[in-house]
Amino acid sequence: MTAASAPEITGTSTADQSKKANLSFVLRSISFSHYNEKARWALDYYKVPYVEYRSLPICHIFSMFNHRAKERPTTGGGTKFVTPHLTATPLNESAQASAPIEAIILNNSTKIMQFLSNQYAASPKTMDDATAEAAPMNLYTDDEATATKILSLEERFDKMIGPHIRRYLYYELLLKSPSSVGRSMGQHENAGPLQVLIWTLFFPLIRWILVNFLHINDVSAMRSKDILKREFEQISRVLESGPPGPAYLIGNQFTAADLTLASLGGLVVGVNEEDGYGAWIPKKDNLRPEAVAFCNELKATTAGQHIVECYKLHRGSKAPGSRYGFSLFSLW
Ligand SMILES: N[C@@H](CCC(=O)N[C@@H](CS)C(=O)NCC(=O)O)C(=O)O
Repeated sequence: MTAASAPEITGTSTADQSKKANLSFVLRSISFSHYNEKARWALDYYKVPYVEYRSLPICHIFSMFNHRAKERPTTGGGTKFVTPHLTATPLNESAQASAPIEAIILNNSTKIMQFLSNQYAASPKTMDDATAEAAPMNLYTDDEATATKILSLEERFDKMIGPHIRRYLYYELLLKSPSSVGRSMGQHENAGPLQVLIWTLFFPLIRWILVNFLHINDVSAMRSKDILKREFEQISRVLESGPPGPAYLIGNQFTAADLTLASLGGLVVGVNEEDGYGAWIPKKDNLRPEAVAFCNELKATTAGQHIVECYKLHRGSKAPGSRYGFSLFSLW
């Protein structure tokens, strides 16, 4: 991998020890969360099969209790129960016996994407031509300086787009739309039946907790809206200043920067399951007219159009062999 920093790994193994190892992947997610969409997209992009254990907010505390981090994440918010959470376990028992490799645990979307790029991207330097051709292009490219630029854009989107879209959309969905719209987010098979029941029955309480915990109110939502507008304008300028031809954020190929922008920004331009988003989300048109107008305004920008194009051209479908996992007698 040419990305700047190595992924944080829990346990004693390193990314290098497991390079090209036969690993099986479990993703623990909050199904409709955009940071989780970013991790899912990276897995799907590299065609890495995974089992996704999905949770709904608040229920995720129970799902993640045995998988919680030692400390709260230092950037991007979140608690010890933060998702996405990816576990990579060695598959081949004989390999395990001769050279034991501990499970690799990654609980940050950027680290997940870096790790997968390290493991599964085409690497012309080390692969024979046929293998390199079959493998997807490295989302961080094969050039160190370009990788650093990609990573810095990715970090910016993680900080400036992700939290503000979450706040603004929760504001619209939990506070400003009819409660049937907020309730619907926990339904449509976004998690196991018991979680769906809890979300539906206790929706007013869950809404109250989320609104207070995430400081969702008129003032904070308007601030997030302003920030999003500015960010979309700036990203549009970057895209418009690029070389002629298909516009990408860096160079002329789809990279981790485009994937991050599209996965984190998709919800606010109305991307949904039909476009390839990996969970059910209410249609934009169920929001109140002011919100629909704001989403349409962002969608009309060059950045918004780029997000829509990235979904069309690069989202693809679930990695073959992937499935949903359930616990508690298939109820959770
Ligand atoms: N910077 C982190 C952010 C992850 C994040 O904010 N995850 C949210 C979902 S949108 C979450 O799991 N929140 C629940 C919690 O922290 O308990 C990443 O890129 O993975």
